[in-house]
Amino acid sequence: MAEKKPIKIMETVLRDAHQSLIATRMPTDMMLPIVDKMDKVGYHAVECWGGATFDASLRFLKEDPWERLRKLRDGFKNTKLQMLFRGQNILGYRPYADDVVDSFVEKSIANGIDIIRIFDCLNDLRNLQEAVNATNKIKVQEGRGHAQVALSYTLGDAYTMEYWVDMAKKIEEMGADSICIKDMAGLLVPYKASEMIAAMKSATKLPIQLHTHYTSGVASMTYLKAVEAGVDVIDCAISPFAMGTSQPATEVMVETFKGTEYDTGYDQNLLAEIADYFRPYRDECLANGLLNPKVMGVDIKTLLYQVPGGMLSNMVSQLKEQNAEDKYYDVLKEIPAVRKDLGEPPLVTPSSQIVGTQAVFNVLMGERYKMATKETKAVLRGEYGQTVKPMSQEIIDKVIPGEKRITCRPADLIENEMDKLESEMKEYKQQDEDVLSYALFPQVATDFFKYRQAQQEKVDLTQADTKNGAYPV
Ligand SMILES: [Mn+2]
Repeated sequence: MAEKKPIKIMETVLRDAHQSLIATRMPTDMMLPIVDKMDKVGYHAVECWGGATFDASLRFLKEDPWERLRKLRDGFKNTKLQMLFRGQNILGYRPYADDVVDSFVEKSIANGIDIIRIFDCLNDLRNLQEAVNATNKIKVQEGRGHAQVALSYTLGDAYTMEYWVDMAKKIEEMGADSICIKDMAGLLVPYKASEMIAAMKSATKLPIQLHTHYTSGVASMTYLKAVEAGVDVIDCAISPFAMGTSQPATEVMVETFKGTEYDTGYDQNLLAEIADYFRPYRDECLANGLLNPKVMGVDIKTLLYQVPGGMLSNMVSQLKEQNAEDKYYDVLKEIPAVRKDLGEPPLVTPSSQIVGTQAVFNVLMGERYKMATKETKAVLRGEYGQTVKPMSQEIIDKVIPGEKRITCRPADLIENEMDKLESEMKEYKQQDEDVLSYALFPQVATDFFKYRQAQQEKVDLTQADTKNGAYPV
């Protein structure tokens, strides 16, 4: 038999799987009882934190995301915890000053994160450098912390194999510990994955992790070919929260490689117990409508239009609000056109929302760019960074005529803002981490702080209108 090269798995059930299937609504209380068993599997890491989990905790679940992280850290004694980080946008939707990035990295690691997966929605590596540096600084000081840089996978003229290989080399040069290919829409097909992993492996010594979604139906084949080509880690979800818009099932991939040189060595009985734990919750989510059977099938439109699933559902609800559902296919056609105008960026938060919303505006207004969103203008000004292709001069002249555009790293123009943020929210501050929650989601965090205060002051919650998030103060 060939030399053993066990494939490693990152389990996503506590982050991407429930984000992709049930709008990130899994509460901490659902997670904690199974942590002990999950900790025994030997996963490469468990992904448990990111922008949507943070936002949904505060907004819908009325939970402190930092508290969740500390509880998970307390339970996972042997397993590394991983988070997703939007580069200079941190877990939010706008570029932040470097001092906020530094502080967020420091507090994430201090509260329990081991591996930070850092990506940028334009693949502008300058937007990742500060987060990588901050992680490396803590690694030197504390001996903990791993900076993984993720490339947002997308299709288009500019995204040649040379482009990806060149990016891999640059990521190694910038001081990252590993590389992730982040295929948020399930666009990476099996033979392309083979070619890409082999090419990147020959260009860098860094471990390579592959992240994809089952949306277009090819994901487990893509993993098989990627593993054969030498990928080091694959992202999977335990079966009740796998497939559809989520990841391939952990147990299926474990079984696939059993007895081969890639054997994970994971215990299927233990995985079955973990699946048994989550299955009734899945049934509950199906019954209450949180899990829509529609997202469980194969959506081939993803391959045709290259639009991530979450972006499609956003678009449908925006059209519904305007009583314009009949414009669905017009908007689908407009999305690639807007993407091209804006320099052909990958479609991932926040560029996916920016392109999607602008496409809806362009169709509903009956004239392209008659109205441009604040974010579209910011992209055109260069405030999100550099795109792989030039943006349309015609659109720049129409939307931001005569305005100054920037070509430097956008955060170079943002003054440190931690002191200002803290002064804005100091009446609610109970821990340093609260300033960061406020920085990312000012309104949502403030509402949460008020709720927390009301609870601590033992307001009679039977008087509270929990459905609308209102409460007597
Ligand atoms: Mn994902």
